Amino acid sequence: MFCFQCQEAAGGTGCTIKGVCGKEPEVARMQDLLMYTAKGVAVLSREKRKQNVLCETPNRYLADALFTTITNANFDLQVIADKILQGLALRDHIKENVDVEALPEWLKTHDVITWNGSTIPELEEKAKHVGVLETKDEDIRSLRELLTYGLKGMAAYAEHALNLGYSDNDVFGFIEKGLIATLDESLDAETLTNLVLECGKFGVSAMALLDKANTSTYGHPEITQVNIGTRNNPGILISGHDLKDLEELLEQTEGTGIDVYTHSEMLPAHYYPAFKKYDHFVGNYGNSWWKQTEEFETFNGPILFTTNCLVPPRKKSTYSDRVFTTGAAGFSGFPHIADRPKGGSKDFSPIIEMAKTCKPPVAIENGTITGGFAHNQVVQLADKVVDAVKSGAIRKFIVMAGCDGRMKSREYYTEFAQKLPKDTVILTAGCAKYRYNKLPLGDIGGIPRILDAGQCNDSYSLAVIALKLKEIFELNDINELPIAYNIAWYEQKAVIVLLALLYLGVKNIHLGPTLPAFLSPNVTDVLVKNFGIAPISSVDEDIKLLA
Ligand code: FSO
Ligand code: SF4
Repeated sequence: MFCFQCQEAAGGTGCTIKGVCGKEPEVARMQDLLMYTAKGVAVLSREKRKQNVLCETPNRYLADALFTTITNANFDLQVIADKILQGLALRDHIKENVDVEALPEWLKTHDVITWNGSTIPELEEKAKHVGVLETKDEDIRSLRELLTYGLKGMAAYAEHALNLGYSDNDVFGFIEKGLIATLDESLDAETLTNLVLECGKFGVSAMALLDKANTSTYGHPEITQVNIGTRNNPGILISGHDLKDLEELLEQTEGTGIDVYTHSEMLPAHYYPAFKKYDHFVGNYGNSWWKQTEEFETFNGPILFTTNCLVPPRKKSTYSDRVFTTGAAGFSGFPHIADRPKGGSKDFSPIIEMAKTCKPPVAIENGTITGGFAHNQVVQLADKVVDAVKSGAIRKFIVMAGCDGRMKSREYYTEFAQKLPKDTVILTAGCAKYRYNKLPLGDIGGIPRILDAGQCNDSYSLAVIALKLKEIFELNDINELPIAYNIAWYEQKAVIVLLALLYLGVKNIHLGPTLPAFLSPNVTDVLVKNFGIAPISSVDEDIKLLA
């Protein structure tokens, strides 16, 4: 196996024996083959798209296939193999309905649209020949993978939007274009670099669409105090990012005596007005994804993963028989809640029945945390914010969005938040916030010093806020604002967030705790020269530089 798609890639270069994330080599290779299969589907569905026949099936397939290969989403070999077989059938079905002769010469007989396999050994054999290292040139490989990871993040956000009935064909058109480009031997580094930047443009579209889907369906996030303690009823813990799953779980648990709690990236669900009507939607339990191996022990009730980040349970864990997955998430041995039938809902009754037999959760913490500072809420506070900036009460905003992770070096972010001067405000989104969201950083004239916009995709909100401030202060360039960017990354959704920020013209982003293993020295150079991207250094030096 070879995988270097996340920040925890072994030795800072790539996992080769087993994933640091727990991914077995067979699963890693099967994921490579799922990506290869998705490329075959993309070749033909792109051709079909030219007939102007809009069909949801390939869009959904591509979103799900790419999402399934995101770090910490799916560890189930059989499920991944089944998705490959589904993809081959879909590819061949579309092939019958398009004119293959109309494809570019190099694609007409390309292996990606002709290979076949049906048994696990056949797929395993094929998988050995389609991995990342098949691209020999280091820079081309780096650019192809940077593009691929951006597409994976984009696909994840597109899938959440699809689940709410929102779709943007241009986004899917670009996913196809990007996937096909990673096969094209004629593309040089410059063309691939341009595609990477174009990926950022469609990343903005995907995030804007998801924002629209979420806020049209559930209302605009608003300032909310979220309980971090527990009550005395049995509970279900829901993790991941999918709000539609949460909605259906809340409906199905209403009146059952079961409480519902959020974990990690599901925390921002509490900020949406639509979910506030559920009295049994109690609060957030625990912290970011990697703490789950401890925190699930004491939760006592069943846990539902709607997406990543799933961590394989330790051998001695006591919660393994209480974990369920749904959507793109999967883990061999964990029951999987099937997709909703057209026009219907998912059936969460097995989780609810289990919860009824479980003890209430043991409190880890008590009190509340505040969030809900997405663009609509912040724009409502704009006068207050602008006055604070004009009076000098707020001197600088620091965007600290992104992901959390296991590495000890991430203590940097807690220390950085603590040491920031008192006239600075942190803008955050994503699970990175758990490194500092419980620190007593106080407020500036009633404006909290940590403004949490929501999930990682709500980094879009932070961009909208920045653009709004640029307009209010009548500036020509987003970089003239008193905003610095110190972003923590972990997996591929952070890659699309980063590319989206670059597309919006944001310069001088600091990225940590380490730069991606998949950036070759030359590609890093391009990002440094054109966008001023830089790695983090020590807390004190970065405070001097950024704050
Ligand atoms: Fe975190 Fe995981 Fe949301 Fe990622 S839970 S690390 S960027 O999946 O997607 O922020
Ligand atoms: Fe390694 Fe990250 Fe890939 Fe897992 S996802 S195998 S930790 S690089």
